[in-house]
Amino acid sequence: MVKKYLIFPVLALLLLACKTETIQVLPSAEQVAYQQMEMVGFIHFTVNTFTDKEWGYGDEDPAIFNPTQLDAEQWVKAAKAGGLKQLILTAKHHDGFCLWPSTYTEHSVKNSPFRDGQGDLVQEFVDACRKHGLKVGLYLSPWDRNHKDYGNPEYITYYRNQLRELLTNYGEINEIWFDGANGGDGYYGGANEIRRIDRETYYDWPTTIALVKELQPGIKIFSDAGPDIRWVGNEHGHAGETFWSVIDNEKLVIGASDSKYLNRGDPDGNSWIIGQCDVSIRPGWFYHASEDSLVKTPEQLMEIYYKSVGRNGVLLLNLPPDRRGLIHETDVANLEGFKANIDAVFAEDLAEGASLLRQKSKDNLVEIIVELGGPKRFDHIVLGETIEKGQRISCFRVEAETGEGEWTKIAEATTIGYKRILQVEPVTTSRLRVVIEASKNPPLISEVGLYLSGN
Ligand code: FUL
Repeated sequence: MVKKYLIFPVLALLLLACKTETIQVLPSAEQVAYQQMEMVGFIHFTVNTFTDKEWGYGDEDPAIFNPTQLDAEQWVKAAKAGGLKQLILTAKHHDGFCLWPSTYTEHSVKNSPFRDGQGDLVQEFVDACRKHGLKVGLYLSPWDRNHKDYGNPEYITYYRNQLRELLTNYGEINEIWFDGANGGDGYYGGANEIRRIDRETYYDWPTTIALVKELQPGIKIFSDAGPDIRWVGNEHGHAGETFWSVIDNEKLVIGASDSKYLNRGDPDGNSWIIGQCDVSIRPGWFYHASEDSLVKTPEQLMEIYYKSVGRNGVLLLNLPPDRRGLIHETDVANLEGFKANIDAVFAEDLAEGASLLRQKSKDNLVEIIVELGGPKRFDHIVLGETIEKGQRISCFRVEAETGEGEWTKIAEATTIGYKRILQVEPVTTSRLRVVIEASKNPPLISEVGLYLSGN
């Protein structure tokens, strides 16, 4: 029998244990592998490319879809030159035109001059990606301004039939992209009217998500409510300054989530949903000749890189092919310049071979001392958490030893996650310390890197 006076210390210990090790939401192995890609790409291409629009109305004649020099391998080579590890093709955008010869509609490449109506652009795309070692993703717009049944239950059957085609006939698909634009005016089989849907109920997403996972068990589903990858609430490619991969999925609705919440995440959430930062290399998602002078420069892309990959997000960069069916020369050149910039900044890790010592600071915080073995000058600090064990850190600072026993704060921030890149004023030091000021559970740092950009 436990003596009464022993019960209290035992209870107190149990309570303490609960307090120090709270439940930690973890990513799946598939999500970790996805995050490690860091940068992926989008290909927005459809009838809009030929009508100069961003959103087709749904009444476009398939005959206008006529890329004369289309070369999916050129897209893939451009993406690879920019460091992207996967491409996602708009198999169907809001206009409803299908880039593959779907058996469920006439509104597709089969009624276009492309490859004399015998073409299958999804197949060409998939083949090109696989040939050059890129993962494949597909975008199938839930909103369809062409289909006569949009807004009625019959359309949901049509949509799922199309998913079945895409997810069974083209081998392994790494990601499926469900955008959040939903309902409004359109052609709708000639009705030319406005159709509104209830975003919460119309699509019956749980059934569709189960179907997708049944057809492709390893696939990652993107939407602004996940379940695997989520929108970050803007189309500038910027994750929040504080950015949690964890979020509460009960607060999310596909097509109707709070963008501020998505942009920050929630350390008390119940789900790990990777943040994906989408942005186009041009102002529009589709190619417009009028935007040839507005392609983002390598420097602008670098800024986006810091605010996406550098804040624990995955960058999704759109490269829209032109009317030839090729990615424009300027876009290719700027992508190459972007990758060259990344390679130049992160060429040499000055913390390579440094010894790391984990200890308690005077005020009982965890700190990591980095002994550099001699003075090193740097202006970038890269930190990473062991995300397999969850995202834990919510506040930290970095200090450099600037004199005997004299420490100067050079950076401070909130979250780290898979990767945090901090740009700092150039500093020279032999010792550095990362002080973890707040963390959900004991902090686990997996990476400390130091780099000098030369800028
Ligand atoms: C949005 C769409 O409305 C845009 O046209 C674009 O495809 C973007 C990536 O997603 O929801």
